[in-house]
Amino acid sequence: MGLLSSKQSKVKQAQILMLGLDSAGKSTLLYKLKFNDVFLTLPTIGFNVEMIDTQQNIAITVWDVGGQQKMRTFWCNYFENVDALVYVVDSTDKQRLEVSKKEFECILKNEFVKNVPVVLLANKQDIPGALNAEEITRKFNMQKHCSDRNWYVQPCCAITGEGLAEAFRKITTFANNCKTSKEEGFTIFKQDEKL
Ligand code: G3D
Repeated sequence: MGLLSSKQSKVKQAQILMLGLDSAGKSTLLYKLKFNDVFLTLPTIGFNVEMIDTQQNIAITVWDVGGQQKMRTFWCNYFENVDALVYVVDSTDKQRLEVSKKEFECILKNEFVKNVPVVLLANKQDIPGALNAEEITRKFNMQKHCSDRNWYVQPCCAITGEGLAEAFRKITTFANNCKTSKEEGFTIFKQDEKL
């Protein structure tokens, strides 16, 4: 028992915030990842939250917050203590790509999200005509807007699960690094305090 609890206490917890416009595929993706199954999804009013097992020494909690226009004003309530941001884009929704990009840029400007790593998911790659990851990277001007943080763009399909394992490996690694540097920063602060 003692051995088990001391081992358990070494597992870090990371908070992952998943945002994107309504219908981008966030809930489908979350449940595919959690249960390896596709569920009928309803528009998310509020949020869904799930703990996801990883093969690394870190447990992740994924917050999937509703993306309808009226919900977007509440996104900022979820920014504090986030270790990584996942932003989901419907790669076929060319009409709302600009809106999605504007919302994304707005998130990145928030002080709480400063330096927080980002994985952008170019979802719905199974649909013909979907913009590919390179096109999404260019359209979202990732080089410019994410120059202060780790970032990665992953093409995926939430229905088949293609690309999700790679994406969440990346997210977990980023979140782990982010947590470690926060902890190291905290240690330095504590040492200074003692001096
Ligand atoms: P949201 O949580 O971001 O609002 P949902 O989005 O997960 O509710 O998904 C919105 C719709 O997109 C759902 O279809 C869902 O099945 C579909 N979808 C999500 N991801 C993919 C994908 O990768 N490929 C395809 N083809 N469809 C996807 P409905 O018809 O239920 O609205």
